[in-house]
Amino acid sequence: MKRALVTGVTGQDGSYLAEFLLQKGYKVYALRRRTSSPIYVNVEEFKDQLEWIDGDLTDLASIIRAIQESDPDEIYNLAAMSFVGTSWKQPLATGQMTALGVANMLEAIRLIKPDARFYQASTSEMFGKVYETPQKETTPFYPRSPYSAAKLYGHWMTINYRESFDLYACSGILFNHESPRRGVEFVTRKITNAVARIKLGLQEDLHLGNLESKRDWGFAGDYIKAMWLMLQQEKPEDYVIATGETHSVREFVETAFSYVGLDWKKYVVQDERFMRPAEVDLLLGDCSKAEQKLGWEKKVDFPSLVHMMVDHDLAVQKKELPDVEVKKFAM
Ligand code: GDR
Repeated sequence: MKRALVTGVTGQDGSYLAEFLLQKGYKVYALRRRTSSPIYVNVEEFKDQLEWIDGDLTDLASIIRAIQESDPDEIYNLAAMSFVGTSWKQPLATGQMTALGVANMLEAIRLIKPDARFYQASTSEMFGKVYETPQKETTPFYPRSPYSAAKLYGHWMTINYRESFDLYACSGILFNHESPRRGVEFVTRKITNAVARIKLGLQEDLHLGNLESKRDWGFAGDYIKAMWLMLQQEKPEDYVIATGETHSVREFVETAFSYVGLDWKKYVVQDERFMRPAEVDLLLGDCSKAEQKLGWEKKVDFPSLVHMMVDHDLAVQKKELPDVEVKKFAM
């Protein structure tokens, strides 16, 4: 039985990955950071099948203990302070976790488990103010937020540890990926949650920031398979994972509102509070390397993704499905 250690399991990607690995017969160890009210909604159905280990990315000793206890074949580092907006408000905490946390993982692996295979969650945000479109593995980076600067450090540390210490360490440069398990602070879920609530008469309007930014949005459930595939190759390499399509926030809004028969212009209010100090205007990925070398392909297209998320949020708001904290962000 293969063993995997996953950080960030209660988040969107971690929950899909843990479920996928369990289905493949892995023993899955989940690193859990102590919080005053833990949120298990994404893993509720299978959390008893996971081996939980208490620890924190910013605490090297706890990482060492987690690796000793789990003795993993594969390690997936998905934990981070992952919300770009918050990274300007907490730049140092973001750096501690999202940047130095990766160094802690790599050091721990080098010291006690150098034959484990390591996946680092890198991001299209590193391309920032883009040098070329579409973006691929060789496109230069230009991060535009404390979050993406921290991720870039983690990305280069992963490459450096691979080249310096011969670790099997890979970095997946994933473009935006969404799902019904997405946190409601991210724009896609904020929109689909609001659409469901407005449709059901629970909310009057939706306040958003920049409607013109464009993102390459895929389905998270497709993307976690690419993470696993990266660790099954002969040689460790870095890969872009994307759909090869880009859509503006405005198009996402239109698609979601029109799906439930509403005109978005009547409900969406542009609100300065959600504008960012610096914006990433356009992301569009070229994942031909992953298609050719990993045999990876996306399964869910843009309209299906939007519809899946709206359907889920309608069910949540009708209380047919459980969810947490959704109301807190509904504005
Ligand atoms: P992003 O995702 O920053 O791309 O990072 P997010 O959904 O937060 O923003 C996407 C775009 O929408 C614009 N926007 C708003 N965003 C939010 N959150 N709330 C709003 O009200 C709003 N209005 C407009 C943003 O300005 C932005 O242009 C995500 C995260 O998951 C990262 O962790 C990950 O690395 C990247 O995707 C790939």
